Amino acid sequence: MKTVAIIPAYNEEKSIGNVLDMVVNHPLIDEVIVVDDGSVDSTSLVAKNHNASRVITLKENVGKGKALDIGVKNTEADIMLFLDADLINFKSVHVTNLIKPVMDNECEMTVGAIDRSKLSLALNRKLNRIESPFSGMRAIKRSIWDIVPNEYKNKFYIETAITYLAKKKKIKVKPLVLTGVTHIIKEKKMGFWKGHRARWKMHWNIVWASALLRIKRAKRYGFSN
Ligand SMILES: Nc1nc2c(ncn2[C@@H]2O[C@H](COP(=O)(O)OP(=O)(O)OP(=O)(O)O)[C@@H](O)[C@H]2O)c(=O)[nH]1
Ligand SMILES: [Mg+2]
Repeated sequence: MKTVAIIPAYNEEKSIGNVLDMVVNHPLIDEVIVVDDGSVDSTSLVAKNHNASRVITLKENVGKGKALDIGVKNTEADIMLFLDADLINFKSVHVTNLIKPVMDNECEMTVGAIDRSKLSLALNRKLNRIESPFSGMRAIKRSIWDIVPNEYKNKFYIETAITYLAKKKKIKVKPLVLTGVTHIIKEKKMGFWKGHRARWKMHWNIVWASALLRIKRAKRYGFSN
């Protein structure tokens, strides 16, 4: 069974090196693909210097979902570990914790939450049954990716769609907290106003994807409740 780590990255030269160091040479990871989503910084160069197996450099920014899809289309691996490129304190043990349960068939998907306040994690767990329904850190079997309709392999729709479909199709999911891991927020990466605008766009993507999934579910995805 082959495994791949796929890292979509948009202007992440500061943080992608450490994330790569944790997956390149990890005993459970066979291949590492970085999809540089039209970055204007040195993301691709840093990725090459940190020995990613493959760096796909897109000329234009296509958004996270499409960037991930391009990564998936460029591998034959059966299990895919998706990782954001802006993680801080990300360690090799987190890679193991994310991928091993899927390799061992304990579940079909793991979803790793950033180590936020206990209250936020608990609230999400109560409301959504997992700590972080929109997290970009997850290991999934290719068969799950294949059931996601193409229209959701787009922007920040993607995590909402995977989580929703997994729940509706009763796919076994193991949620976990990536202890000690944080990330660089948009406002810090892009500056306050640009970052804030990008955050609102992301939230709108999530709301829109959630609405579309619910409206279209019976017709398209073979379930009605
Ligand atoms: N913002 C953004 N990120 C992208 C894009 N394409 C790929 N990514 C990557 O997708 C990952 C998640 O994006 P973030 O903007 O950090 O999203 P987030 O962590 O959910 O959001 P914040 O908490 O607001 O920072 C990062 O590794 C990005 O570099 C894109 O078009 N826009
Ligand atoms: Mg982030």
